[in-house]
Amino acid sequence: MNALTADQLETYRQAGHLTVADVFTAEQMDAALEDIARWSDEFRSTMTDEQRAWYLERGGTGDDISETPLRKLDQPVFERPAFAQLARHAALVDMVETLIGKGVSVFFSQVFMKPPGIGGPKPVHQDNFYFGPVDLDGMVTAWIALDEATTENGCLFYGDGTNRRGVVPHVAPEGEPFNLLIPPDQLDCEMTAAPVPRGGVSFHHGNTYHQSSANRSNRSRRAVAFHYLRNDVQIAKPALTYDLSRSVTITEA
Ligand SMILES: O=C(O)CCC(=O)C(=O)O
Repeated sequence: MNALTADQLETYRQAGHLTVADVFTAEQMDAALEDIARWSDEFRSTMTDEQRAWYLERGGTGDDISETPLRKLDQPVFERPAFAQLARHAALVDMVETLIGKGVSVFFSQVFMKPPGIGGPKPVHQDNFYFGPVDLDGMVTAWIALDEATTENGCLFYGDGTNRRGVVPHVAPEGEPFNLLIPPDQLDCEMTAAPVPRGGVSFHHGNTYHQSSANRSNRSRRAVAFHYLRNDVQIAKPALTYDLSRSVTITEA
């Protein structure tokens, strides 16, 4: 039996993204959040000035950063056994392999915290510009909603069908070399909201334009993104530096 229906596959191929509800249970999401809380405390106590600028909200400016929330955490699948276990979840891996082929690794992963009232927007970008895989169809992002993601708390928005375009040039705003984005005057598609229930997964093709808005609500919007790569695909032209020694093999072909 296929992990995804023919209709779901067609949606992914045409729109460049697909939302699947109920992949994980509430208990699994609770356990992941507990692990994030422990990891956040550990990380905060060892952060360098450079890391503060990148990992804290508002660039971690100000003398007292003890109340400044974390914006993100990198490499949960490599760093935390609880997340390696989530990335190996059989139903998730079946769906990933249906989308990009058999034999996959998580070569990069990120937790996005987007705290209530503070979490800022992520501008429109293509993951394939950041990562530069040789086969543009050989990478898929599985974005897991640790909290319900809605238009109020900053769910993802996608440019439907942009997966069928190529990769376009991105620029970095002044002082934010890591925040690569498609220049707003080059955007010629509508961005539609993709709310995800807690424990659901939003899959997106690496070419698909996507963004998230600020969290203007009083509810958290925490999510984890697993960037899966088929094992035969090289990361040839990354826009940033990725430490591929931290890639975690999930399955062999
Ligand atoms: O969660 C977000 O706000 C951004 C996520 C994203 O850009 C991604 O998973 O590729």
